[in-house]
Amino acid sequence: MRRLITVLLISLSAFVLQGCMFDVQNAEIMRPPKLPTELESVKTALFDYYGGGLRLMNPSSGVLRAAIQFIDLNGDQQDEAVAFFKDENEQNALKAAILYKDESGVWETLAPIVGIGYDVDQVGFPDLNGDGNKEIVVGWLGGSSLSKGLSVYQANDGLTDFGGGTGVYEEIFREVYTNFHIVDMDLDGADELVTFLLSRPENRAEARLYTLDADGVSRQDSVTLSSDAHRYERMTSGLVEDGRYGIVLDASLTGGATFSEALVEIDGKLIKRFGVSGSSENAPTYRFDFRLTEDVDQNGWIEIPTLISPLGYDRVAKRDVPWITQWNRWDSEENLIPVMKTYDDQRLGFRVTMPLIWNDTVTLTRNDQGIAFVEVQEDGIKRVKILEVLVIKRSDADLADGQIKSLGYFELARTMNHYYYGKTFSNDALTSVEFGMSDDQLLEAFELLN
Ligand SMILES: [Ca+2]
Ligand SMILES: [Ca+2]
Ligand SMILES: [Ca+2]
Repeated sequence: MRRLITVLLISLSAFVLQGCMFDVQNAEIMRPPKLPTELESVKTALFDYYGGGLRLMNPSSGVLRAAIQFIDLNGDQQDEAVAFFKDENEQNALKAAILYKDESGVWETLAPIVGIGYDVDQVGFPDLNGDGNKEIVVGWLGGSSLSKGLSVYQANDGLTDFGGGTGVYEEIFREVYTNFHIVDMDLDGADELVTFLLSRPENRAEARLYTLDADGVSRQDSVTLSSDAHRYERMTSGLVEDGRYGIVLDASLTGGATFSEALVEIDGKLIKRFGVSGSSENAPTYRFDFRLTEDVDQNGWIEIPTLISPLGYDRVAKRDVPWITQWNRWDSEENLIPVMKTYDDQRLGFRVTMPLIWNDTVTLTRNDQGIAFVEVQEDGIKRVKILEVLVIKRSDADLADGQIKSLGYFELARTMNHYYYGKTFSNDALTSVEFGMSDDQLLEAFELLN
């Protein structure tokens, strides 16, 4: 046991630099999960209706990944259910069933949408014309990843009572796409559908804006995007500039670097706010490592990440640098304004929010079991430790927990696989007492990355 602890601590203090793996999940769950009983009753209704011969299908991309989605389609505060499945009674035809609750609380099934292709890529439920009824957008996967088509389905009549079960969702629009995003960009109560097309062979990188009115779905505008993106990773919407909602598109390059482009809508036009023409390596948002945009401080404004190298890593290979993530707001003019910094350890799955008071004399060391923040003093010679985060495999931590704690570490969090411990150090030797953290401040600054 003593040996285990010694090994852990030696390896923590050793200055072993690790490469970084990309372990990012973009399953951002927007809605709370339904009660299991509700889900079961929808499944039962569905299996009864189809005689059991169906296989539920999860959408493979986007934010909504459940095979059965609960959504209030007609705005009466009562959720309907939309289920994606293959119907084995009809040669595995891909279908989407719409279920609603009748007056006695029983799930009733409408005639299904019959899909195109062999898999469900992405789904969304926008209210494209702002009438209070939601349309259904489904991206269907065809023969290859290049042949994805989205369809927009609209209810044939007002939807108020689903025609007593005779209501039908009709396909009103069909288009190719790579990713799509739904957001009310101009905040007029009607959602816009924005599609992204990325095709290297065709040298195409484009965003398109679609709206729905009495004449159907029409393309309002399109804008050309940076040409060297390899893949679109995520679209995030929120405030991007003064009073204006927009979409930030995160794109990756071959090799794992990422960059972002921001889109806003002005008078029905899609406007690209920054980004690049030519190589995105010159983009202001370019980052060597994989980082995705988020509203990191949860205030409605979207922050775009860039990376800065901590002190002392000038001669270290880029992939071995423990990058600090700087989160930036777009100032509506020309600049990205930093609002906060975090250290994101993608491999060990945690984030430490760095206090604003920390200047660039605070740096960090990393090994495969954690990190230590230190203040560099006396022209880079002296290093004074501020805090440590120690990450121990659960199987080891179960045995050594008591001893780890006896060495001054306290538990920050635990997951299925790891225990996370923190330790703070006395401020006496720091240039400023405020560079130091209390255990409570560290607990506050620490979070798990999922
Ligand atoms: Ca409803
Ligand atoms: Ca709108
Ligand atoms: Ca924010």
